[in-house]
Amino acid sequence: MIRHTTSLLAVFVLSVPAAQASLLRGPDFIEPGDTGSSRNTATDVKTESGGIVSTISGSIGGGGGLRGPGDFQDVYRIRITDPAAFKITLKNSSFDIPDAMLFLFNENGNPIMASNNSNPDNLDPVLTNVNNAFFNQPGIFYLAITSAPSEARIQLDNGESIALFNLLNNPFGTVGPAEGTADFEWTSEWTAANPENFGSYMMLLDGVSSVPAPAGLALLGLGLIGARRRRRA
Ligand SMILES: [Ca+2]
Ligand SMILES: [Ca+2]
Ligand SMILES: [Ca+2]
Repeated sequence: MIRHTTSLLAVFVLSVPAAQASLLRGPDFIEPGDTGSSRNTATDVKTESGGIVSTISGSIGGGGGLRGPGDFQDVYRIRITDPAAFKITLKNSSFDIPDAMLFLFNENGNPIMASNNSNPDNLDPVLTNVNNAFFNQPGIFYLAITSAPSEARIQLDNGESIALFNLLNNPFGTVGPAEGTADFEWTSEWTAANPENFGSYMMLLDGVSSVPAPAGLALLGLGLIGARRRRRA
């Protein structure tokens, strides 16, 4: 009977398409292809209407070895419009990455907050900024989801590589930058991942809206409107 129930559940989970899941919470942002591992290769998170973004769905695809570096980190460029409401949790699904980590950097790459696990019984990370505990200004941020134990690092001038967050000693809840690292600017360095730890994810976002169109494109748009107006006149 238990086995029967489990297989029924599996069929149900498999038969719920992503588009239907988005009705429960949306609008969604879906990882286009594979998002990069660095600030320079981050994917802009936005919706067609340019409003609130409630979820980001994607996958830590694994791989690597002879086929290349693999997919163990996805970095997104997000706009946080409500710092006090900012929160990220992961939605559970049957194909989830077993053990993920989350990292948040500001636009300059300064480390802001990170998480490995929600609690000893839940390996999903959680980022929360209740009472503006970690930052109080809205703006552009970089959000990374990784395959644990792949954590953000930086190489010092003397060649030493250090972790930007002390997740080793703070494995539960949301943590701020490690002592003395708040002014460092992360760009792309990660601890090696566990190659067996990969899967899909859906991040549930609070306090996040679409990143604005690049200024150049916006000006181009204004220029076109201006041209049209001139033609009409
Ligand atoms: Ca990916
Ligand atoms: Ca990736
Ligand atoms: Ca974890």
